[in-house]
Amino acid sequence: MKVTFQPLRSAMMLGLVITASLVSGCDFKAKVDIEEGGTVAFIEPVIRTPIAGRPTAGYFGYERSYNTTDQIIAVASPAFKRVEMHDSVTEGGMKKMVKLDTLDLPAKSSIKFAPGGKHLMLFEPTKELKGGDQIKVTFVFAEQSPMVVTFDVRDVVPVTGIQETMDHGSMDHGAMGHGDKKP
Ligand SMILES: [Cu+2]
Repeated sequence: MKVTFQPLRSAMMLGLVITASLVSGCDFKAKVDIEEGGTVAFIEPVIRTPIAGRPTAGYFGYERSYNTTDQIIAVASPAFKRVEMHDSVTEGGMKKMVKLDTLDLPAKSSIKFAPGGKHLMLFEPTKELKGGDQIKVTFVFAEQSPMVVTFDVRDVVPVTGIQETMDHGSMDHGAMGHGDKKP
């Protein structure tokens, strides 16, 4: 599933251009420029079905066609009490996870959240979830208006893009109680 989104601000700007065009005569070029300003897409958003009492992981692709940069500054979902962005790093020969408070989104970027790399960590489901369910996840950005993305809940998540080079379940998750074992 591919969700394409035009930021609200662009829609508002377009409205201003249309209003201006009505006043000053048609200026379709300006309108086209703004419409072609760019798109943001979330590709195949999935979370792994949570095991009772344990956090789970979420994955997706992110594509941005804008010439400008942005930043994810927060992630939340009504289906979980807390959602964090994590990355997997090697420190002293050990793979471990680090929490990302924000994530830079460069111009014309393509970013993968995939097993073995960046992922969402979703803590404390607010209700029982099973494979086939869907949940909403809200991404809050520094620049564009927030986006609500629908994630599929799957017992087995696809491993694409980033090669899984380790047993995620054996990572040092410290006190985070990370329950991201493969089924
Ligand atoms: Cu994690």
